[in-house]
Amino acid sequence: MTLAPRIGVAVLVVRNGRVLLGQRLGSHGEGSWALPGGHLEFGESIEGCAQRELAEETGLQAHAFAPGPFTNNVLVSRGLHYVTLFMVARDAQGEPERREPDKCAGWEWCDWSALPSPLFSPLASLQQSGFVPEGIA
Ligand code: 8DG
Ligand code: MG
Repeated sequence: MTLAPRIGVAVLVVRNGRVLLGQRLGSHGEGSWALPGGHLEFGESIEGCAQRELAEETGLQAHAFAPGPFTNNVLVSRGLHYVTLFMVARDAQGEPERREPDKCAGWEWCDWSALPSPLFSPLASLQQSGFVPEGIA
């Protein structure tokens, strides 16, 4: 098998100065806090992936996304290498629901300056880069 980097798309939803995070279940990073997101599928646009993953995982509907930073997270020993593209949802509508109970322990609105731990590694990298999403006071 040839190892290759994979592309993850993660969605920043900011409301009332807080960002939406969920605690991962049942795959790598179990127990860590992550943004909604998932794998970019073959042929999919980045915006399309962001919209689809957000809707599948939280039920939130968004149509306007601003491109954010990217991170490169390599865990060679575990065969993991992800480039994560962060997308900022500008018009997310609705209340988050736990649509994939086997994959997420629950959604919480979190202060960017006091994020829960442990963070899923791409999100930890993003925070360490000093990036602050729009809408955070
Ligand atoms: P899929 O396989 O159904 O497309 O996706 P999923 O079931 O939602 O898988 P996931 O584990 O939530 O996400 C797929 C990968 O995307 C994950 O293994 C690592 C990558 N990924 C990043 N950054 C982020 C992130 O910030 N949040 C989430 N949820 N996934 C991310 O590279
Ligand atoms: Mg996911």
